[in-house]
Amino acid sequence: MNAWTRTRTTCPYCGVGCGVLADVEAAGCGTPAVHIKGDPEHPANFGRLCSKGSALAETLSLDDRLLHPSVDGQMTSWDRAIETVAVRFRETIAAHGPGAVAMYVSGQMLTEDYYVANKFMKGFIGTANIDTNSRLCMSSSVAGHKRAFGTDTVPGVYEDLELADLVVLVGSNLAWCHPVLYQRLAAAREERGTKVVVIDPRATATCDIADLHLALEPGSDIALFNGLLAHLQATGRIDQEYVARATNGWENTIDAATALTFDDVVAQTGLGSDALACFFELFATTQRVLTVYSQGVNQSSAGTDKVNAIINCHLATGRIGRPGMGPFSVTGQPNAMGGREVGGLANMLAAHMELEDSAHRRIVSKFWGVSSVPDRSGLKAVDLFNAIAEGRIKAVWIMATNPVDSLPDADAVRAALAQCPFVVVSDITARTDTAELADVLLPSTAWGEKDGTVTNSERRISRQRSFLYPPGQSRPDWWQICRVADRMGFVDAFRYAGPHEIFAEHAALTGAGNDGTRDLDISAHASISRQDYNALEPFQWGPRATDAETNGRFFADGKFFTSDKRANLVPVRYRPPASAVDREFPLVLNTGRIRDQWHTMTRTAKTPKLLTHVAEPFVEVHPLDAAEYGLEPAGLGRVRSRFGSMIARVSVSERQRRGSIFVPMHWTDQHATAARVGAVVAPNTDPISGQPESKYGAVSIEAFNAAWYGFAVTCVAPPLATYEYAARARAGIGYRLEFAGRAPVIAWPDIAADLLTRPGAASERQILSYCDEARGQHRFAAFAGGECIGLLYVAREPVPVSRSWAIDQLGAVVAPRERRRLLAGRPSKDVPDQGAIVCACFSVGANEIVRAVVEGGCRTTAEVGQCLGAGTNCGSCRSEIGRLVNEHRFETAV
Ligand SMILES: Nc1nc2c(c(=O)[nH]1)N[C@H]1C(S)=C(S)[C@@H](COP(=O)(O)OP(=O)(O)OC[C@H]3O[C@@H](n4cnc5c(=O)[nH]c(N)nc54)[C@H](O)[C@@H]3O)O[C@H]1N2
Ligand SMILES: Nc1nc2c(c(=O)[nH]1)N[C@H]1C(S)=C(S)[C@@H](COP(=O)(O)OP(=O)(O)OC[C@H]3O[C@@H](n4cnc5c(=O)[nH]c(N)nc54)[C@H](O)[C@@H]3O)O[C@H]1N2
Ligand code: SF4
Ligand SMILES: [Mo]
Repeated sequence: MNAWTRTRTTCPYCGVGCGVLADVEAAGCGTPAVHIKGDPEHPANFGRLCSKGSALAETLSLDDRLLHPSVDGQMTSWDRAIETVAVRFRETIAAHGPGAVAMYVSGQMLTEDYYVANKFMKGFIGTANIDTNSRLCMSSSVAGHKRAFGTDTVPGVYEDLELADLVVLVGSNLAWCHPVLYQRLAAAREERGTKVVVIDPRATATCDIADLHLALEPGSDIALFNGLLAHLQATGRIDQEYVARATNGWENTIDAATALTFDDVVAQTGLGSDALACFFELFATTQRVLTVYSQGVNQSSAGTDKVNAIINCHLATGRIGRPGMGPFSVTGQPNAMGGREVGGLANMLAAHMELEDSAHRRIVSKFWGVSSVPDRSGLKAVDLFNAIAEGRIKAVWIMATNPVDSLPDADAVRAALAQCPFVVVSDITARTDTAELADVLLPSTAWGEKDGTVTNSERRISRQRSFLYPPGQSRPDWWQICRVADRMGFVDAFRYAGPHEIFAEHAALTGAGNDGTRDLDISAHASISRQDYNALEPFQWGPRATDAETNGRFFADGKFFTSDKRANLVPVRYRPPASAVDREFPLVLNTGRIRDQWHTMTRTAKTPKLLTHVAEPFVEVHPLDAAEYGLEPAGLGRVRSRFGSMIARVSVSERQRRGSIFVPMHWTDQHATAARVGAVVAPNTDPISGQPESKYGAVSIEAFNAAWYGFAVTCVAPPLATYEYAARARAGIGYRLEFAGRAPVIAWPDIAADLLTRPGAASERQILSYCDEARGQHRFAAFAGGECIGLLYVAREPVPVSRSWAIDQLGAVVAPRERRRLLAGRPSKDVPDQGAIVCACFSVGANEIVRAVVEGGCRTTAEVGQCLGAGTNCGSCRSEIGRLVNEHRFETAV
């Protein structure tokens, strides 16, 4: 038996920042086996992982990895690639000035990568034109924090979820997007009856633990929180002493809040007055309130004001910085916080210092040994890509993000990059919608191969450690930047023996000229050795965790980082979203995430397990809207806006508000033909933060009436581009393809012959078929050596074949007399259909869970777990199991 080596590292997905144990088999040759589990000692997760974290080992294959640098599509050496970038950057600067060069980076970079990117641009290229996808994610929170606290500080800690008596979740689908925090909250609620309120226009999986769900009118949060502040005042719940001692701006703030009557709030939020009054009273009468918020707040043209509307309610009641209370912005990406710490945004400097502050500029320029740093903000993401489109920026380096899919008005972003004279892309994936437009493509080391630190939502810095050799020619992102800097002549400033030296430098800068004037100070690590860095335990920055009351929380003393140390209450007024629905575009487009996919799917779509939950782009529509716009459940719909259009599977659901539709952000041209929702999203931004309003667009929807619908399972990746609608996903041992078209197809046998193949199987392949031209039905089943190697079903309506059953047939040995049965497209009577997979870890389907409830008598999620195993590993599906239990518990078996 081979020996196993254990590495303690951190999950590369969401901002919860779970500790991970990676056990690697000391392999001879070939890819080593890797086992992943939660680190029981990590204070973010205490051993838990969600479905994405649990499946990390299955995403490490190299088949789609970018492994070699290339210039103009030709594979080349690192030397030549670096030289090309350095020369083109230098030429661009010489001809057009430093402002013609930009970087667009990512909250998924490690702090060390991020630090050198920022130093390179702001210190040495001489422009603040470096922005990050955190602009699309956290910038409204950053701006709101700065306005209120004088600095971008997250006051609370995760333990507050367990200590609160009321947790208000605003615009956060915690169950799917921060699953381990959701599990911590659900456990606390179970134990001590924590009340949970969800404020979200949609009924999400998170609502399954909600005592109250407020399905407000999209975009109306400010009206809601202003109404709350007015109620707090009217009922004598304002902490007058605290407001007088620790804040500024009370008069104007309460004036703005009381400009609305309760009835106005009811009208603007569209909520029932009873539900609203119930929430207000709950908030008013509970001291320990934690308000957790995310993209439903940030991604808005009033995002910064929404953040301050929430913070106002906490400041006015003095409920901040103490156990179980406070506003809590949960971060999305694994290192959104680290990026903020090094100043990765175009309007920040470094180490929580400000570009506009001359003292801060002096500290940083002296520290970096440069004569000056820019005194003006650079361009924010949307403006930055506009500048590329207009030719003002002529060279851009994109790192660890996929803007052709994730930015709003994404077709315009694609066009801008297509005509930009020089585009560099550093990625781990060979083919992405952005990488396809690169002049220079640089292969980065991925999670498991790279070393550095990340900071999670509660300011906890953890090490990501490598446990695999970097494949091919891949190199760390920081190394790439340092090499280019070196080649551009900035030699000494970018010579690091490893990430530990970068971390030490960053730590030193946080202490430079600080003396307690800035929240971030980790200068105790300024001379950390490689050895100590390698052994670094997760630690939280901020007030010392040894103080029992503070216990790592900021602002317990009522002192803030403004010039007079008082927090600012900020008067905010409700204003409608930037897009308005009208006759042509009558519906509100809301976009966001699903449980098992991560952003543009470059990693999570590598494992079939994470595609069993949802395998196709979808648009969720209320039943009455579906009827109004002629949409059939499981049919296809085309969503259009002034900016672009997309096609997705229609999912009809009461969980959607009437007048709003929801589309996941994940699908790209690498996985589907026409499902990039970014192309439909309007490029409206918040005037203060610059964050795009990805949660509110004006759109129309119509049925995409295909002449035929196809479904196939195949061994070889099926092509996408030839069909009007197609979505491909890994499934079982191969792939699944959903496709449809309006033009009639005659040559189904030829298509079947192309699709249903397996390398080396041609000679022995047997294809059975059933065709009924009159009814438009075509079915094919292919076998090689007795094994099923593919199935294809075509019909005039969405194909009614059991997907999970069909996927299971791939690779199954089928006796000759049984083979024709597969053409029927469903299990034989004695094998029950699993239904859609709910538990990805143990592959348990919805039908099985319902049977366990109705026939097996299971009455709780835990009982379903005991009976089927479902929900007992990562727990991400527990809320859905709970829903099925609730829906079916009163049914009895017949
Ligand atoms: N599974 C999974 N988890 C992830 C990610 C992922 O890709 N997949 N990404 C990570 C990242 S980077 C981020 S930023 C986080 C995001 O985490 P979340 O913010 O929780 O996720 P979203 O689905 O983007 O949006 C949250 C909710 O906002 C609601 N919303 C829309 N409009 C409004 C409104 O006007 N008011 C209110 N109150 N709510 C509204 C939406 O209906 C949606 O349910 O998730 C992180 N975690
Ligand atoms: N419509 C809509 N749009 C949205 C959102 C929304 O809710 N709705 N949410 C927004 C938010 S909050 C976010 S955070 C963004 C996310 O959007 P993106 O950042 O564009 O999405 P990702 O798929 O995470 O892109 C990461 C890229 O980096 C690559 N990569 C992974 N690891 C590494 C590495 O170590 N080094 C390098 N160089 N590359 C690596 C991956 O292969 C991938 O191509 O999307 C935003 N866009
Ligand atoms: S909650 Fe899931 S995705 Fe987020 S860090 Fe933990 S394991 Fe990773
Ligand atoms: Mo994000």
